[in-house]
Amino acid sequence: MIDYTEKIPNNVDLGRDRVLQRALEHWQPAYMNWWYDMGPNDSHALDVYLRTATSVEPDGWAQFGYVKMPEYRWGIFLQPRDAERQVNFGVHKGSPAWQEVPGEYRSTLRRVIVTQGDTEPASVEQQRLLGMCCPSMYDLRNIFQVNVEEGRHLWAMVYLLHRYFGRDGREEAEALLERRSGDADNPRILGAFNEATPDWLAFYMFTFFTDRDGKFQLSALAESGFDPLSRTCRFMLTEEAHHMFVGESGVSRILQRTCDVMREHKIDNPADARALGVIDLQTMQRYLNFHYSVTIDLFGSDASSNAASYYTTGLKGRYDETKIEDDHVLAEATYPVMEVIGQRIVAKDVPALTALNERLRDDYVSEIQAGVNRWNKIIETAGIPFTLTLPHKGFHRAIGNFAGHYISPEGDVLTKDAWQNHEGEWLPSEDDFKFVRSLMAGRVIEPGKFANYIAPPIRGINRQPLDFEYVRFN
Ligand code: BYC
Repeated sequence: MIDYTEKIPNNVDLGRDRVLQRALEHWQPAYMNWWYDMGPNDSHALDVYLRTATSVEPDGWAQFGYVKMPEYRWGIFLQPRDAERQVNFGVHKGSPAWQEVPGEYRSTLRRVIVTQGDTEPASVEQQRLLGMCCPSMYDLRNIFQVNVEEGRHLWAMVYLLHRYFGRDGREEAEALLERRSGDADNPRILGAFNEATPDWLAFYMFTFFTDRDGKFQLSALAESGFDPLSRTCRFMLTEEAHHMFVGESGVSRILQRTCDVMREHKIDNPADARALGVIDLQTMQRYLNFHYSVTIDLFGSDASSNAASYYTTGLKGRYDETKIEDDHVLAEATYPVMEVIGQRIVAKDVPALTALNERLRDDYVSEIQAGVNRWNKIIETAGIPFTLTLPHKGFHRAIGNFAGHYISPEGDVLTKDAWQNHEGEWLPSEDDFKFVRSLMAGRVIEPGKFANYIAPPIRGINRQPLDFEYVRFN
């Protein structure tokens, strides 16, 4: 169980290490200042029906109740240790998992932890204003839940930095509170976390696409030979599942509402859908293209010596590493990556070790495709002849082999001019953003009411009814 009487709730026996405890207690007010400045706007006095972790065991770890978000019990929770655990891949395969940081991998490991940690507060910053235009009280509660858990994920990485990386770890922990999403001078580390999340369609797309990158990256880090990183990522993954649910079901509900209105009014073009106050399917496709392409950039370059060394040294594994049947060393194996040669995209086999980013991206894409198929079922059931599709992997890429090339959603290699002529059909335009924003002029917060552009969810949170008071405004 987690001890909530401690100033910093934890299951790592923090009280035994006074120096560490004091360092984290010193970081805590800086974190709170960040939350007050950059957490959800105008939310500090609200009572929110939130889930709080009470134990890291799979059964019964959640407890629901009203909480003011600044009083949320952020803390440090690691999955229990398995004394038998080993390093399961790379050159150290078979040795006991490390309980301390191997000196030679210190800076690499710190860098991976900082990159992971940086995304957590970034997403809170990106979503900061969305509460002001929420489609319902149910959705408002969900975004707040996502935000407090991203805050906790930051705590998870900061604990590792403080506990295992001494003074430079503490400095990195401070810097995590200083960078700002989208800031020209001090931006967040990875591209997608500096993009705006300007509206609720973007929020649902983000939690579907980008939080799922979180799932895959955390899964790869959960395989790490550095046991404390593995254990903290395993617990983070349990929280991530709800975020992806919010995204997938949010997009589903918008699709459902659009399809219902299109069917009821027998309309088939975007302008008519917009006139009835719902988001046309073409705009949904453009948002999908954007979020998919910036998210697959997050996996890094197709051929990456960094990725190879993370793996070889046992720091970051593959998705489901221990379920894969091969030698877990990959010295001889190859993997196909794509490349643009002239006007053509060609597949080429490269050493599997350097292609690990691409492999993780491929694992991710197949899960994403399954989700898009579920969305298409909604459109199909409504009898509307429209299919959402994932654009080609090379479309709108800024990282890796496709960066600097102009690839259409169908995978044609274009000139810059030709690509730009179609950009408005493929990516959300200013006009799209303006329209979507126009549907979200104010917030809908009457219990049980939903904005016109979105269907209600199938059920409430924690078996509560849909008209439950998920947020109390006092
Ligand atoms: N934007 O060798 P490469 C989540 C840089 S999401 C900007 O391919 P590598 C969440 C790269 O840093 C999951 N720069 O890189 C979701 C490198 O820089 P240097 C977050 C980029 O190291 C929602 C250079 O390009 N977790 O949790 O193989 C809400 C060469 O690249 C980008 C992680 O990412 C980019 N997109 O792979 C909340 C896991 N991509 O060395 C949370 C930890 C690459 O030239 N991170 N660069 O200065 C990693 O494992 C790796 O850093 C990456 C990059 C997979 C991201």
